[in-house]
Amino acid sequence: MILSKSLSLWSILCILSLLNSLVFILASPVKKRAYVPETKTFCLHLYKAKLSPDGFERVVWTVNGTYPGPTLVVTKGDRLVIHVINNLGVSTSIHFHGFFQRGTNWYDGVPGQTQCPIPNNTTFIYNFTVPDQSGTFWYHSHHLAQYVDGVLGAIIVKDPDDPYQNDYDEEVVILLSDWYHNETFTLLNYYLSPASKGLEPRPDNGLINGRNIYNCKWAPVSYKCIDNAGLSKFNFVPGKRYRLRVINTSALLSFTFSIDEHAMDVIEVEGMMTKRHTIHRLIINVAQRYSVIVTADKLVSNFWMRADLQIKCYYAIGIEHLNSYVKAIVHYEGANHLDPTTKGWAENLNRLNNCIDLNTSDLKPFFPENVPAKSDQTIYLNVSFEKDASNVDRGVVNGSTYAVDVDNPTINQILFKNQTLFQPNQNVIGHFNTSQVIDIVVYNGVTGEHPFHLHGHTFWVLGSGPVGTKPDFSKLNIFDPIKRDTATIPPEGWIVIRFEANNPGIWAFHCHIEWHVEAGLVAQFIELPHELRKLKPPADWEQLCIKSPNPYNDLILQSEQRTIIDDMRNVDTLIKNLGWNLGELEFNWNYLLVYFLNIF
Ligand SMILES: *[C@@H]1O[C@H](CO)[C@@H](O)[C@H](O)[C@H]1NC(C)=O
Ligand SMILES: *[C@@H]1O[C@H](CO)[C@@H](O)[C@H](O)[C@H]1NC(C)=O
Ligand SMILES: *[C@@H]1O[C@H](CO)[C@@H](O)[C@H](O)[C@H]1NC(C)=O
Ligand SMILES: *[C@@H]1O[C@H](CO)[C@@H](O)[C@H](O)[C@H]1NC(C)=O
Ligand SMILES: *[C@@H]1O[C@H](CO)[C@@H](O)[C@H](O)[C@H]1NC(C)=O
Ligand SMILES: *[C@@H]1O[C@H](CO)[C@@H](O)[C@H](O)[C@H]1NC(C)=O
Ligand SMILES: *[C@@H]1O[C@H](CO)[C@@H](O)[C@H](O)[C@H]1NC(C)=O
Ligand SMILES: *[C@@H]1O[C@H](CO)[C@@H](O)[C@H](O)[C@H]1NC(C)=O
Ligand SMILES: *[C@@H]1O[C@H](CO)[C@@H](O)[C@H](O)[C@H]1NC(C)=O
Ligand SMILES: *[C@@H]1O[C@H](CO)[C@@H](O)[C@H](O)[C@H]1NC(C)=O
Ligand SMILES: *[C@@H]1O[C@H](CO)[C@@H](O)[C@H](O)[C@H]1NC(C)=O
Ligand SMILES: [Cu+2]
Repeated sequence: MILSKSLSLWSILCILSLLNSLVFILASPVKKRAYVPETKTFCLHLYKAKLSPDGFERVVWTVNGTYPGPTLVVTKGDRLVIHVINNLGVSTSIHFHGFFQRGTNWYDGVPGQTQCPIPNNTTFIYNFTVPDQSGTFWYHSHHLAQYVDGVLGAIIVKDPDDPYQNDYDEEVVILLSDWYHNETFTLLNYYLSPASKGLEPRPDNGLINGRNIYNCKWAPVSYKCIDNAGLSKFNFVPGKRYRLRVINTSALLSFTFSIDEHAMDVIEVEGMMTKRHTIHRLIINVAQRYSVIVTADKLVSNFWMRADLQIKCYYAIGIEHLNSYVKAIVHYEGANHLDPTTKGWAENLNRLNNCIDLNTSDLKPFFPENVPAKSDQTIYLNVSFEKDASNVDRGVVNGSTYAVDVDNPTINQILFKNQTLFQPNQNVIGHFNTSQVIDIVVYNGVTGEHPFHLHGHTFWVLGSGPVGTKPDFSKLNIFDPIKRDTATIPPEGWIVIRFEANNPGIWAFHCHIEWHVEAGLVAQFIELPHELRKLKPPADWEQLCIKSPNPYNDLILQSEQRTIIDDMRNVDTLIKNLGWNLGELEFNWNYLLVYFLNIF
C-alpha cells in the first residue's frame, strides 16, 4: 500500500528541530540539584505500512513505521513539541491520553470537540507542558477507530522526585493490545449495521509489545501468514528490580497480566503513586495503566509472561479461532533459549473474571489526598445501548447517541460564537461557568463493562458496584480513594466519581472501548468558558478548520449516512468559511480573518 519512503522536507525540519533541542540540552547547565525543564521535540510520522505483528500480514496504520509507535520519554515540567506528519491518506488527530492540557485545550486532539482533523499530507504541531504530572501515559489517534489500526504509542513522564526511584533498577514499558486482522473501516461498516446485532468486532489475537504467534491455518488462503512469528522477550538480569509500566491499548478486550512465579507490587495507577500492594495478577481494562515492581529473584530460567484476554467480559463474541492466552517470555540472563515450561499462578480465577477493575479498596494513595468533602453538583447518567431508526445498536448516554460534528468542534462554538445551547446529539452533560466539585454517578444498563475516560482530569473513584447493587451515598470512600483517568463501570453496575471542574476547556467523557465510541457512547463537559475565551489558540490550529478539504470523506461508511454528509451541511460549511453563519444570522470576523490569511 502507501509506503512513504522519501525523506520529505518535513522530516528534515523535524531533524533540524531535534538538533535544536539537543543543542539546548548540551548548552544547559549540568548537575543542577533541581531539574531544569526542557523542551522535548518529537516527530511522529504517520503512514501505512505492511506489517505482520503476529505473522499475519496486514496494512497497519503506523507511527514511524512500527507497531506500537515509538515511546516518548520526558520529565515532569518539560514542554512537549510534537510534530505530527500525516501521510495516512485520510485526516487524523492525536490525543495525549491522561494529560491535563491546562491552558491548551486545543491540543487535546478530539475532532468535533477540541479541533478539526489534520488533513492528509499535512503536519500539525502539538505543543503543551506537563507541569504537574508524571507516570505512564499514551498517545493515540482520536479520529474514528484509527488507533485500533495502529496509531498509538507510550508516553513516559519521569518524576525527578519519584518516591520509588531507589526501589527499582530498570524500567520496561509493556503495551498490551487486542489485535484485528481486518482494517477498522471494514469492521466499523459491519458493526454499525443491523447485521452485527450490536456484537462488537471480535479480535483475532492479542499482542504484547506488538508481537504474538498466530495459527495460520485460521487465516484465509489469500493472505500472507507465517506460523511462529515469535513472542516478545524481556531480558531480566538476576537480582535486578524492574518497574514494569503496563498499558492496555485494546479496542475491546481487557486482560489479566501476570508473570509466572513472580509476584508484583503495584506502585502507580495512571500517574498516581500508590502504596505498595502485592498481587499475582493485574486486571487492566482498556486505556488503563499501572506500574508494578517485579524482582528477578528466581533461579536463572525462563518464565511465561501472560496477558490472558478476558473473553468472558464479552463472552458473546465467541472464542473460535482465538487464542486468548497471550504470552511473552521473561528470559533471565544466563538461561537457555528454550520456551518456558512454567505454570501460571494457581489461585482461583473466578474473582478475576467479574470484569471489574483491580479491587481499588486495596490500593492506597502514596501521598495523602485532599478530597473535597462534598460536591457542589451531582450528575446522574445512564449508559446503555438502544436500536436506532435503522435498527443499528447505538450507545446512548441518558438515551442520547453522540454524533461527531467533525468540522464544527464545540471549542469553536465557545471561542468564536459564545454559544450556550448545543444540539442534543452533542451530549453536553455539564456546562460549568465557575470552578466546582462535580460528582458523576453512572449506571450501566447493559451486560457489558464500560471503561470510562475523562479528558483533562483525574478523578477520585468514590465507589463502584456490580449488578444487583445500588450506590449507598453514605458509604462512599472520600477518605483515601484512588485517583485515575479511566475507570470501569461493571456490567449492569454503577460507579461514582468526583472531580474538580476547574480546567477551562471542552473535555470528553467517553467509554474507551473503541467500538462503543463509534457507536456514540460519548459525552462532553464545558468548563469555565469565560476563562477559555481569554486564551488565544494558535493560528495553525485555527487553520485546520479551514484547510480540511472534506473531512467527511473519512466518514462515508455505509452505516453512517448521517445528515452530516448531506448537501445542507456542505452549504453551511461554505457559508461559515466566508464568515457567515446562516443559522444564527451573525457575522464572525474570526472566520473571515482566517479565511483571508489562508488565501494570501
Ligand atoms: C520518527 O522518524 C523520524 C524520521 O522520519 C525521526 O526523525 C524521529 O525522531 C522519529 N520519532 C521518534 C519519536 O522516534
Ligand atoms: C495524500 O497526500 C499525498 C501527497 O499529496 C497524495 O499523493 C495522496 O494521493 C493523498 N491521499 C489521498 C487518499 O488523497
Ligand atoms: C505533501 O505532499 C507533497 C507532494 O507529494 C510533498 O512534497 C510534501 O512534503 C508533503 N507534505 C507532508 C507534510 O507530508
Ligand atoms: C510552543 O509554545 C510556546 C509557548 O506558547 C511557544 O513559545 C513556542 O514557540 C511554541 N513552539 C512551537 C514549535 O510552536
Ligand atoms: C475480516 O476479514 C476476513 C478475511 O480475512 C473476512 O472473512 C471477514 O468477513 C472480515 N470481517 C468483517 C467484519 O468484515
Ligand atoms: C485491556 O482492556 C480490555 C478492555 O476492557 C480488557 O478486556 C483486557 O483484559 C485488558 N488487558 C489486560 C492485559 O488487562
Ligand atoms: C475489595 O477489597 C476489600 C478490602 O480488602 C474487600 O472488603 C472487598 O470485598 C473486595 N471487593 C471485591 C469485589 O472483591
Ligand atoms: C435510568 O435507568 C433507570 C433504571 O436503571 C431508569 O429508572 C431511568 O428511567 C433511566 N433514566 C433515563 C433517562 O434513561
Ligand atoms: C462573548 O461574551 C462575552 C461576555 O460574556 C463578551 O464580552 C464577548 O464580546 C462575547 N463574544 C462574542 C464573539 O460574542
Ligand atoms: C439523566 O437522566 C436522569 C434520570 O434518569 C436525570 O436525573 C439526569 O438529570 C439526567 N442527566 C442529564 C445530564 O441530563
Ligand atoms: C453560563 O453562562 C452563560 C452566559 O455566559 C449562560 O447562558 C449559561 O446559562 C450559564 N450556565 C450555567 C449552567 O449557569
Ligand atoms: Cu463501552
